[in-house]
Amino acid sequence: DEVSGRHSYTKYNDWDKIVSWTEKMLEKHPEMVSRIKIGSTVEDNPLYVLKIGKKDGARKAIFMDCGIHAREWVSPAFCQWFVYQATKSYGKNRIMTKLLDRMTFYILPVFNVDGYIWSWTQNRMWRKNRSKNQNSTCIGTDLNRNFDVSWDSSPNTKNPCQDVYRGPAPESEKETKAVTNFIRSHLNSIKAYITFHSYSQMLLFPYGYTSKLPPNHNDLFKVARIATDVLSTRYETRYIYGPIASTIYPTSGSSLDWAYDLGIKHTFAFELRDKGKFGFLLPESRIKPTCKETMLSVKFIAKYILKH
Ligand code: ING
Ligand code: ZN
Repeated sequence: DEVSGRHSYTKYNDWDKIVSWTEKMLEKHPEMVSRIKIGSTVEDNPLYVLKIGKKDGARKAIFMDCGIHAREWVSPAFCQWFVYQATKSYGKNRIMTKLLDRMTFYILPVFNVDGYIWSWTQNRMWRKNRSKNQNSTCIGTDLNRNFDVSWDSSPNTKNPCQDVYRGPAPESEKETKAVTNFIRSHLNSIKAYITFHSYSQMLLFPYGYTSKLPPNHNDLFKVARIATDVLSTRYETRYIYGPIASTIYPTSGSSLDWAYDLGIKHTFAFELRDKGKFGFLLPESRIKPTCKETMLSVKFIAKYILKH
């Protein structure tokens, strides 16, 4: 922790540190962790998914991604925390042991690697990926508007110079394509999809592209209510929850709606701390409490998926 050059769970880690951290996890827990390269980015950085769980038999899986937006640094910090805590508590914590015995977690610690690097080195407030756009000098596509779900329905995502630019076509981006291909090829096992953003302290579920409620709304609503209750037990952090469109704002082309309409019936987006005091610049001192409380919530969702 003290050595400034090293990976730390209570600090923000740059991309190089995260890569060497994935290698460390593989070495430490060869029977429980493997690393899958699902594709690469525009700037040819690898997209790594960590597969966590005891390696035998067919089981239910949960796919989780962090860092789809570059500047939301606490999100990748949570994915790292999750892998660390899960592997460390196997054989010690009863619930985590059961989850890892019976389920697989696919974790993409940084979805938007190029953007994350840009946010570390050039522009802390960068959101999109780093792909070049035709007929514009503006760079980048918002990966969370690039999915093939009601992709062309919002006119406000058409301009390449905007932070919410949807890209030239659905799944036009290599990062999006890598994730959709991976999820499509593991559809029989993936029972839940969870994506981590910051900030706002919300737990969101479908839909964003319509104000209609999905068929299992009551179920999603109940899971979100309990998940946010559980989250608040540790530090009394208040989360609100509900459908994307009515809780935060209407959106098209999001990963969450896409995964839901593909058939994954439990899809959630966390908007982690805070509510705007520090916003994207959440101090490192808040990483640990944010991760601890969020862990409770994610464990609850995983238990629920295992049972149902
Ligand atoms: N918020 C998300 C965004 O992409 C969101 C909100 C989450 C929309 C999940 C749709 C699905 O705008 C941030 N802060 O990025
Ligand atoms: Zn975001």
